Amino acid sequence: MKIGIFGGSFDPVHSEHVNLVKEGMESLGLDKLFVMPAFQPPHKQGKRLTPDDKRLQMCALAFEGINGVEVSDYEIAQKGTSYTYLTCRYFKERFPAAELFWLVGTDMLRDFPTWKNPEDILQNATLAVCARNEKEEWIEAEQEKFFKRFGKKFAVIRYNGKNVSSTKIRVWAGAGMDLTPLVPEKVAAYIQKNGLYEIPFASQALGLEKENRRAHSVRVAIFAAENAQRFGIAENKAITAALFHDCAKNLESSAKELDGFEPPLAWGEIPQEVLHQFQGAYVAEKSFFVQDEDVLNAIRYHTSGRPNMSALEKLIFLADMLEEERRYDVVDILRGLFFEKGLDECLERALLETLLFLEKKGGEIYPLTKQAYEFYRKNKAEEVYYGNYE
Ligand code: DGI
Ligand code: FE
Ligand code: FE
Repeated sequence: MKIGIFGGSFDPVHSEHVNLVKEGMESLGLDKLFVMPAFQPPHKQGKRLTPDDKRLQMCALAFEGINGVEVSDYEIAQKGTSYTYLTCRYFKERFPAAELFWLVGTDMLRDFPTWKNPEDILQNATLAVCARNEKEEWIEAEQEKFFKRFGKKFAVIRYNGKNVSSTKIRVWAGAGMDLTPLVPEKVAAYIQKNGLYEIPFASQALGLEKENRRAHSVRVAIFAAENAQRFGIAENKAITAALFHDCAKNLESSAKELDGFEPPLAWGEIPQEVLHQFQGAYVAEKSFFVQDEDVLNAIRYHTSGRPNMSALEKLIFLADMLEEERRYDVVDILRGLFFEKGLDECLERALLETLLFLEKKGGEIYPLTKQAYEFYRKNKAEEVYYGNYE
């Protein structure tokens, strides 16, 4: 008998999970497959997950009626950190004669050697890797590395899945977008009925934006959400700030949402391009009841930046410049800095590039943008090397 186990956070479960399970059953020839929502995945410590009963229920809805598939509450019932090696031991004891497969995506193949007790896992189970678009040669090379390290091969599930992620779904849900067909219909209905991943008033705020702008704001939120954990930022705040950040961009100054808005005088006259950051924070607070001061500041300084920004402010500033559809000469350099170095190094260069761009364009430079760059410029002893922008 062959048994597969498919672990994950399933926050929420989505259509690609379902497709992968069907494909895995088929190509591995499984008699049974357990879908295993983790209580607390080891690599997501400190991340707040949706309550277990809701994640379980969504899995039950997603996999109901699929032959041979059972949603297991084993890891959730165990509580604590959900270590795969312990789960594999348990299943080996429960089904001593069975051949066990542990299903993972290719990204997890890379991480596998860092899991707790990987040898222990491989004594009880075979790793089954879902290969998306990976080339044959890549798989062979990985297979060789894996064998050298562990003395055992992994199984391959060939499946060309779509680019769906639970993070993207949480953002879409926060934006009030239709989640089908990213998730099974019943799961979409469950998410809506229970208000999971809801960001209050975000869809109304997005309603003030033109369609292209709205799509941009959603992409900024996806970028911010995907990277929030790495910088210790609460995902919910990152999504909120991103979904609201441009809410005033398409507003006329006579719009009722801007009644009572006073531009700050502290840093001198405000160029048109910069004004919407202050208006956006105003609209978010007054019309849509956003109260978190850090979130409001992330909106308020997303165009100009400022000295001494919080991690959230930096993340939103950069997500705005780096979201996946942004195209300009140095965007890949900035992305490289963001992923390989971190917030401050990337921010320094991003501010410099903004100043260079404005200088070339002949745009008026808002003093706060300049102050932000001076603040983050590492080598203060050196002359400013982007020319005389004053
Ligand atoms: O609203 P978005 O287009 O998504 O992005 P954003 O809010 O960062 O605005 C980008 C524009 O703002 C871009 O053309 C650069 C410009 N900008 C940034 N800092 C300054 C600035 N424009 C002026 N005039 N002065 C600034 O200091
Ligand atoms: Fe903006
Ligand atoms: Fe923007």
